[in-house]
Amino acid sequence: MHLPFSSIARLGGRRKNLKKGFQFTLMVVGASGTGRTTFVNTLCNSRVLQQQDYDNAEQANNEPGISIKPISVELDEDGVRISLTIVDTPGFGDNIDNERCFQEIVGYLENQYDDILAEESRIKRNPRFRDNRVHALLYFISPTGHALREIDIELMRRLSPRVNVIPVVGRADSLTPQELQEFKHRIMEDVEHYSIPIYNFPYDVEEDDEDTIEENSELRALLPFAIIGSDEEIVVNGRTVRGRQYPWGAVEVDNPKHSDFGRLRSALLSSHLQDLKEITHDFLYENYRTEKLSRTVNGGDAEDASLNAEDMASQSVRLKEEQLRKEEEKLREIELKVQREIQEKRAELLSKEEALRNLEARLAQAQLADE
Ligand SMILES: Nc1nc2c(ncn2[C@@H]2O[C@H](COP(=O)(O)OP(=O)(O)O)[C@@H](O)[C@H]2O)c(=O)[nH]1
Ligand SMILES: [Mg+2]
Repeated sequence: MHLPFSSIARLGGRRKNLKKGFQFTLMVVGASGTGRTTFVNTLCNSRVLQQQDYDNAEQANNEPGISIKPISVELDEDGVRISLTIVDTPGFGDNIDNERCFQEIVGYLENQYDDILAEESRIKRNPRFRDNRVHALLYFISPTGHALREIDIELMRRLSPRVNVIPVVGRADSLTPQELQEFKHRIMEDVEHYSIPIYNFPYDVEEDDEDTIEENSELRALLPFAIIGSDEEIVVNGRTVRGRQYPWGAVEVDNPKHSDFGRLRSALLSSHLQDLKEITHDFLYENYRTEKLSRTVNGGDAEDASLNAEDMASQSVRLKEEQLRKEEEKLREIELKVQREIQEKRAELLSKEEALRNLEARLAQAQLADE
């Protein structure tokens, strides 16, 4: 009848999760003017970001080390509370040093991993610790209609080992449907050709159920998602919708025939939220941790190749096992302590019962004597 302590804790955690909702962190990266800010406001359905926050090139040049500041919003996704953290980044363009921009983004991602690493190795955990790891990065591609630029390829390639990169085409209404299809196709050819490990809604034909396989392959086929963003409402055939009005017609944000916005939104905030978080923790963070720890083991010499991949993997497993063992020990201690407390309470109860019985007996005797 006893559930092990660990599973009690896990059950409690799940219940708490549903009540408290979910936390998710999203980063947006891309060239200036690709519609990142507008996308964020469309996603949150409110003006959480000001346009040109980071994209004023002059200002960026005057301020070395533009700092990346995350903002948090509470959203309701079909009755489930989502605490969404948005990390906007400097847009790169002609006047901005792209390498500095890249360093800043990677620096931000790695800093969040370092914080977790430090917290995990503390003896006493900080109850107010916040996990700020980025679970997905939307990479905004300019709607040029040509192909990926060199900088797109380089950035996605360098960011993918640290974060789930999801490519999107910003301001997709700049292209005709035909141009968009061809552009998407060329982009995915490049992604494959350069072996860029983007997040491509992974599934396993042998392990996953049919629904998952179907859902994931549909989403994969949409890559890169075509985004139309707008913080305006327009009237189309008597309906008020979010969209953009042009002299020749209107494009609607939430119409799947016009844009992939809705499907991306529900993948991020609902269907694939957990998967993105799991990959971040189990794979991306774990790899970072292994790299970092093996660098430390080697006396900080990053170039030291004495640790091969196998050593690193087994070291990571060893660290995990060690950590598990410590956690089990702690749980056993707690279990023993609780058992001791129960025994003490039971003994206390027994002695109280006995005292009560004695008192009753004495009362009965006194009553007899009185009569
Ligand atoms: N046509 C079109 N224009 C857009 C779209 N999203 C944003 N814009 C416009 O593009 C410009 C740059 O948008 P912004 O969100 O500031 O881009 P950011 O520099 O990447 O943050 C603004 O004038 C927006 O109104 C879109 O989906 N389609
Ligand atoms: Mg912006």
